[in-house]
Amino acid sequence: MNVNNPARSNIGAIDAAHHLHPFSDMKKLNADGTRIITRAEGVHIFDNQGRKYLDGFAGLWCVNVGYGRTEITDAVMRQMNELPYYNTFFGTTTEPATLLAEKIISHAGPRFSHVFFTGSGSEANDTWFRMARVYWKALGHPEKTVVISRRNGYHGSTVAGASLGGMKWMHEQGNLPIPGIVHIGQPYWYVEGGDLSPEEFGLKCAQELEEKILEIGADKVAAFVAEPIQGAGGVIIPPATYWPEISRICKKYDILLVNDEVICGFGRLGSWFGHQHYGLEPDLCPVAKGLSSGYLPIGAVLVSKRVADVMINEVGDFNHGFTYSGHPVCAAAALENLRIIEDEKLVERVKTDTGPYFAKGWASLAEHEVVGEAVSVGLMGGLQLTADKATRRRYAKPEDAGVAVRNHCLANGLVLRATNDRMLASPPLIITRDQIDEMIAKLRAGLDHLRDTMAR
Ligand code: PXG
Repeated sequence: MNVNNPARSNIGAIDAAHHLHPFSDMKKLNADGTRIITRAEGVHIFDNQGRKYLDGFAGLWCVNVGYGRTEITDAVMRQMNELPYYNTFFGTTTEPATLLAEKIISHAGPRFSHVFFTGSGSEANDTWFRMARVYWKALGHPEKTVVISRRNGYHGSTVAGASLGGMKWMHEQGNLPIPGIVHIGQPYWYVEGGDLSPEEFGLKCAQELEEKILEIGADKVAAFVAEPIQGAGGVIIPPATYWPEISRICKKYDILLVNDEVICGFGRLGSWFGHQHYGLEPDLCPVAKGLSSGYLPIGAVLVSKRVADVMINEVGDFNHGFTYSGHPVCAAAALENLRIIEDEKLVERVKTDTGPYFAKGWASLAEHEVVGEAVSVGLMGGLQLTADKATRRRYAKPEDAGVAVRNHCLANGLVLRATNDRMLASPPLIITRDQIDEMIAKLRAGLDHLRDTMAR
């Protein structure tokens, strides 16, 4: 849509009058004005002022194959013309939905056999949440219902998704969490690790799961859910001791392990799925985002053979689903997106080329005076700002430090996200080495700006 056309030049005013934005302080947004993005190509987005930005955040962690892929838009048009909609309820399916399920399973490995489609990552979390309880009930354990999750984890904005998430400021809106969801700590060593080494802290955090299971009773716990690497919470990469211990505990007490792969799935970590990077054996995995690279909304739950067998043979009807579960046009977009990821070997490229190259450039920022740590896996980076490297002291107002760096980058043509005093990067998987250099240089300039302008 051409918003430079005079009739549309007042988009900002119309937006302020009629559009409530997600996760936005509307009074402030209306005063500051919204940025209006009009087009995009490759790793770049453009606004209605003609400004060009390198999108270091792949939209919202999702545009893995980059913008402007006409192969996807062509596939969508073909499907729109052939069959724009049909459902997957009541004994029917469509070709794209079924072929997409097969394709996803081909990359998930033999542990998984089935896929349940949703419209988003939040719906995928609501879906496995019900499925886990239904699974245990069918096995004769109706009391195994509690789900253990983590503080500062993110699992979406629906009632179950936000309850599973560990954001206190989300729980405060809408009387959450719902009953049956409890939270343990997160493996965020830099801020919460105290005097422990990262390895000691990782172990301690994982053992909190065991303590919580024993407190509740293993016979009452259905599942533990966690992102392989926390995304929205700050790209928090757990110490090496964390995941092996979590795996051991889930197995010991027969608790379903759920890996939320909404961000880590589809190549972000240089593996098809985040659990493969860590060698985990989850039972259920919600996915979305990179599944269609955001071209159309679609999510899914990967269901392990263990759970699928019970759902099929013991449960029968799972009274759950969405009008758009397996939407044929969204599925066609996802199929073409996955074909691009395969044909262009984007997962391998992240693993062996751009990921290591990004890691080197990103880690070089750790030497900066205002940086506490700069860590990454694949093309997912987290950079901790600090007021004092030696003591890991934070800025007086951590969120102001992050916003200062983010805004400087934005003014310089780079989109990055800040979570409090952590800078997050997650560029499209097609990013080149030169573009990675540009990203690092612009972020370094933002760090210089913070060092020169904010009291420590
Ligand atoms: N799980 C994870 C791990 C996510 O990152 C969701 C579930 C929910 O997906 P949907 O499609 O319902 O949004 C997400 C989404 C941010 C940000 O500010 C992150 C997400 C969404 C919006 C903002 O980093 N992640």
